[in-house]
Order: sequence, then structure tokens, then C-alpha cells
Amino acid sequence: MIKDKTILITGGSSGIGEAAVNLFLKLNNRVIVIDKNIPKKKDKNLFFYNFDLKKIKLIKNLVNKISLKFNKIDVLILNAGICPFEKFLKINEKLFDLVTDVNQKSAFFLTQEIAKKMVKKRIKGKIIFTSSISSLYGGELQAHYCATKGAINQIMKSICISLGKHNINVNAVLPGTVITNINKKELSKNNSLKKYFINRTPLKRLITPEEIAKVMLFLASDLSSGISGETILVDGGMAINFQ
Ligand code: RM4
Repeated sequence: MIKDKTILITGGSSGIGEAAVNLFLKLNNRVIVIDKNIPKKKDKNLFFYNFDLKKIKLIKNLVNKISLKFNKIDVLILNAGICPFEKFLKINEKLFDLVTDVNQKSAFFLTQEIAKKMVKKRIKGKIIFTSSISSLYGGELQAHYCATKGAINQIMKSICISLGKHNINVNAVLPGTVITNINKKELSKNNSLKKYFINRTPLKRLITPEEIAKVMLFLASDLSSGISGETILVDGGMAINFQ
């Protein structure tokens, strides 16, 4: 599938990102993690950069620092995201800006900086965004979050058009409800919501971070060389199960 590549992933210290890191390491790749938290895993091919993605103005310096150590990035995975659940009528500008900066703005400008390097070095790169089922459907406590994920889908499509002539594939994976740090507190408080998601899913279970990571592996590999500008929903069929 993919080996001896250099993968850069944001939010790689937990949840879906951690599952992707473990999978890419297992397949003998070099994996660079950008996160606020240190990865639990220790591996000679795992490289960690402690960075707060809301610090948009420092992204260019971070990429230059990474580029000094790695002569190329083959796969970029914009995975980091936050979802502080809050009622629409209570979301203030500070919270809105935080979610927008982390989930959307940082992904945009980190992609721009890495894409500049890919183009300059003629890397046939793969860029993968972790979007969400929430890019397609609303959420009572996620008005700010859903907006960022909808934006990610459209940013992905436009970047796909811009970078296609440089042989760079750009796609998005859209996880359904996957239990990670982003939602485990919310779902543990609201067992009926978790049961609803499971019952609504034809597979009668929630999708795991590892199952999302496998789709990322597909999009990072030559198996998906003909796919660009695509959103792949990975929700076990939950979204289509209305009746
Ligand atoms: C996902 C989906 C899940 C939620 C996470 C935070 O898009 O809405 O149900 O737990 O976001």
C-alpha cells in the first residue's frame, strides 16, 4: 500500500490521528506528528512537534523548521479538530473563533505551506482532510463545528483544482460518530445518544478510529491515484438510515 514515505499529520497524539500514526508506522513510514500533546507511542520513525494550531501566524515558521529536517513530505493529513459542544444561542465570538481557527484556518494555511514545498520539489503528494458527517448534517450543539467541517469540504475541492496540475491528490474522509477525546465525555454523559447512533447504524456499532485510518491509508496510497476532490463518508451507513 504505502511505505518509505514521509507523512505529516496534525492531531496525531489521540483518536483517529493516533490510529493513523500507528498504521503508517507499522508500514515502515516516517511519521511527523503536530499536536499539543506528546504521542504515547515511542518509535524511531515517529517525530513530534509540539504546536498549538490556533497560532496561525507561527505555521510558516513551523513548516520551515520541519523542512530543515525532512527533505520532503509525501502525505499531509489535516486531522486535528475540536468540538466544544455548545447550544447555538450560547456560542460567543471567542468560542466560534477558536473552533474556526483550529479546525479550518490552521488546516488551510498549513496545507498552503506544505503544498508550496510539494510543488517546488515536484512531489506527487497526497493531501487528506479529516472532515466529518457534520459537514453534511447539522448538530444542535455543533453550529460552530459543523460550519468548519462544511468549509473543509469546499476548501478541499478548491485545493484539489489548484494542485491537480502538480499531480497532487486532495481528498477528505468524513467520519461518522467515532468515540475519541473529541466526544467521549459528551457520549458518556448521554448514553441514550450513543445508543441512538448505534441503533441507527446498519452495522449496529460505531466505527472505530482504526477503520477511519484505513481509509486514510487508501487515500494516501496509489490505490486511490484516480481519486481527487472526493469526500468519503465512513459512518457504517448511519447517514442514509432514515426509515
Ligand atoms: C462528529 C459527529 C459526532 C460527534 C463529533 C464531535 O462530526 O457529529 O457525533 O461526536 O463530531
